[in-house]
Amino acid sequence: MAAAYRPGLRLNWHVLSPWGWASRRSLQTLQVLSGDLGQLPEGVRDFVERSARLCQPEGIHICDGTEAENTAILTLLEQQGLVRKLPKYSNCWLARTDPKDVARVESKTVIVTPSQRDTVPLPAGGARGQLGNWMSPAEFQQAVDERFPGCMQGEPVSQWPCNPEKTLIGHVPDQREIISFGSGYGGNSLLGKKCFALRIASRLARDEGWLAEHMLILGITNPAGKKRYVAAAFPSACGKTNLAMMQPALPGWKVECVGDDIAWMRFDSEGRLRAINPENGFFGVAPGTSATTNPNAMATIQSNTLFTNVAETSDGGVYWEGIDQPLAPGVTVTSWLGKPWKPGDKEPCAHPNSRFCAPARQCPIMDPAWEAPEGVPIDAIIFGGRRPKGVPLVYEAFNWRHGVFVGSAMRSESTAAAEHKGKIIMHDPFAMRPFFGYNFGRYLEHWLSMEERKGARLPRIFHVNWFRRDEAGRFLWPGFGENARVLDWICRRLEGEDSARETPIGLVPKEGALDLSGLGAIDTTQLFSLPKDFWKQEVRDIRSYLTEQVNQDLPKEVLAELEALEGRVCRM
Ligand code: SAT
Ligand code: MN
Repeated sequence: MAAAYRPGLRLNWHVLSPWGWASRRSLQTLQVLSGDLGQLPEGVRDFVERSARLCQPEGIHICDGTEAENTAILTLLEQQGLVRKLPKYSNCWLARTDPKDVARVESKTVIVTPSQRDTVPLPAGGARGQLGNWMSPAEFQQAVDERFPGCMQGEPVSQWPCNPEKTLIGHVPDQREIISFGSGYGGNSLLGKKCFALRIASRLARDEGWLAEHMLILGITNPAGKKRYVAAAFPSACGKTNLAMMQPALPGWKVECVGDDIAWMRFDSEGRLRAINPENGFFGVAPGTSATTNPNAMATIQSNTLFTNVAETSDGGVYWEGIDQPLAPGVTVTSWLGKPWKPGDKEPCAHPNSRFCAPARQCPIMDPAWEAPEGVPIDAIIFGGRRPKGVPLVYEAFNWRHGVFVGSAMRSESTAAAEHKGKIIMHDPFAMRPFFGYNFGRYLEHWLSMEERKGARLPRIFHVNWFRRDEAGRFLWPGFGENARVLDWICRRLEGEDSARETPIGLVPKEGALDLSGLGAIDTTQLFSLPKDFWKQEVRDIRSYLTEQVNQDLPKEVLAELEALEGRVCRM
């Protein structure tokens, strides 16, 4: 797991079968437009040749990764009308996708293993499984055979080539293979990201004794110069990028970013958990990103950035809901659907899952160690979600096992990054529900097993919720840069400060322990209240979710933690 291996830009596409039946069209008739097949390592060359026979493209372009190549491809895409240059910035581009191809398609994302139970727990009582989709090798082979032969033949008919009816994102963990068809959207087609760095890597991590997690990594330095690194798991589009690039509102504090989405972590020879970010860039949600919510992201995307499905201004800039920039007089806006748009219109100008894709090195607060191959030492793991009710701003788990339970019980309001509609509270254990590469019950066992590692110095585990609201629907906590106040408390806990009090759900800041200076009125009573009815319902929901969904594969330690919480909530 060297940092030099950054899969973000790699095509990891592969097809399973013995290919014997594929068209025998010889490679002489296939034009290698640039590059030299003979220079490729044998396995790669073999892959290219077999894929070409199967898919029958008109030509083969072997990427060399140079800037010149990048420019040439962008120029070609521009000529074909697939991307538009955004003259307001430097080397920035806008792509508008087919409106049917705008997010991850979880229902068409599958893991292929001979035994179903290696991929997913079998739910109790015939309930529908929510922890990933399994496909048998035979069924998958059939799906591949239906899709790939000749799929690159001829001219694409649409401006955005995709095939929403036939989209399929398949993973074969035993072979470390990914086969994706029919979508050009990030998480479905940038195979180094969720497909490899989470689904396949989580399986590698279990086999090899490390962790591949849906987590940001940040460094935080207090006014006295003491620096700590933390990793945090929030479901997609819950503010991970904002936290990873936070400008602390507390004077004297500094946050530096290692990564905003994925962490690969392992214990080093001293027993410290070390994390690397396996990605090379940011693929962030545009709407809601502004100079107020995330000034560092705004600075990052001024150059060399590819935008998708945002709106465009007539002066060659980008625009989206919450960008918080008034339109200059005379400037008009074209929506992501290519239609004229004006402020106040009912439909949003940018798709809610519109994105920016920018090189990490452009972020003004990248951590000096962000590419260090040995990774950065993690002292705390933070779980979180969007919980409008009942869940306090922050609490600390009693111990590792309790922390693993807290991760398993994570829930959040649904996001626009997947196909789900509406705002419902969804279970999203470890923020990994769409990304588990193997049976979640065994994933829990793997996490629990870290406790048995000889000499391991386990990070402390916390849970945060920036999104609690009062009865009138107003946020109880200002969020963004003010979240540094919560990180401050977490850091002081790591120093051993006696600043927590015990509650039935975990350890919360003692009265006055959270630095609220200069914040104005914060209703800490509401922010930290633990309504008994809410928690009784919450533990009921967690129980039915875990016992139904994880069923036979639920580790007894996790069940014991659930029962302990039930008991404490009962006595509340
Ligand atoms: O939708 S993606 O997987 O590309 C990005 C995300 O959800 O974090
Ligand atoms: Mn993500």
